[in-house]
Amino acid sequence: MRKALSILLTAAMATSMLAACGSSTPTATQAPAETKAAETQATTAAEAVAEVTEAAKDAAADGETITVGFAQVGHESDWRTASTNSVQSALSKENGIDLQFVDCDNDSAAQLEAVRNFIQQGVDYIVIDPIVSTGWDTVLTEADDAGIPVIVIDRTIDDSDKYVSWVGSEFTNEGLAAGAWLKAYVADKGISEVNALVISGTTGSSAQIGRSDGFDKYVEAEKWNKIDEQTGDFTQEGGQKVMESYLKSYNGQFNVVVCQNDNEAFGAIDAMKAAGVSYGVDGDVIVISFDACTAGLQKVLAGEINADFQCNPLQGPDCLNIIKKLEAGETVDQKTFMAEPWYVAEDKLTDITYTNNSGKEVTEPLVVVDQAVVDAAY
Ligand code: GZL
Repeated sequence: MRKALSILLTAAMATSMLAACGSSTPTATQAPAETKAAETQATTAAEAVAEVTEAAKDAAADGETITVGFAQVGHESDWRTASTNSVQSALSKENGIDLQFVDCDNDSAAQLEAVRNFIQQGVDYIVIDPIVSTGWDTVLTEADDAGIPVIVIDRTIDDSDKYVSWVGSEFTNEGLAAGAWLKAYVADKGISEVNALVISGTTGSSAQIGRSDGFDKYVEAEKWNKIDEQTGDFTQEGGQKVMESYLKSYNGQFNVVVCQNDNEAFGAIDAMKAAGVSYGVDGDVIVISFDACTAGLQKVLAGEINADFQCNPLQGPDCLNIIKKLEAGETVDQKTFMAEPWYVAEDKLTDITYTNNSGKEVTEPLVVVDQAVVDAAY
């Protein structure tokens, strides 16, 4: 089954690479084509990729499909929905893939069980978005022993390297960027004190760990007062519950709330609105969020969220490319970082400069949200 398809894919990949002369159709991890020539090449490459899809369709028609088991975190947020849609659209029957999808409902034990079931089924590949970053080496060893390559997307696995590739975000940089923006923003507004509350993501997820670590570097360096940090588990309900508790304990004592995803921000905003606390561009409380999903950017446009640090969920095409390369016997990159912009409600600041998690000083643009930005969001 896999051999026939890999011959087809190799031929089509060769066509695509000749036509594209090194530039391929932009994916979520690459800058969009910037020149006419590149667009032409991209078009040529797109034609070649279409041939792959056609070839894969034929192969699929002949029953030559690749089975992939995907253990997804759950369905907790708009971001997660976009992530699931991206993978399901790319790893599709049209592309020669038989996708076995399991929504693990934010339950780590269920996720390990789903991976073990994929191993027992003898799938060709396993894709995992790990709920938490530890507890993985035993089951990845079992997959390795069964000769099943594992691809990790989005969040990281930090206690095992038994997987062929990871595609995701630099979460610590997201937290650092939020800190760098807040430092510049309060300076520009003449705000002398930062009294911050944090509603963090699922405890032990690499997204929560990275965003907290990055932001905390600024709390320490700028001597900000971080009053409290509690998990909202990346859900709107969680964000609302934590903010309601914060309002009981700290009302009038804070001027910043950092929500580690948009859905928590929606819940926190509902709680502040109900309590008569003003927030956003014209309010008493600065609201920082992560993900930059469509609904989040709509709130940035409305001035309810001051800044939203994108986390890009569109790893589906990268997953398909990794599988195609492996089927063609090619090597794949161990790590691929997603491109992700930083969004703001006001045009006072145009960029931020900070030392990123690799120790490099970077200056990155701030994108002011308008309707076109919202319309183009994932
Ligand atoms: C981050 C991702 C997080 C999002 C949340 O890469 O895993 O999980 O920030 C999602 O919205 O629930």
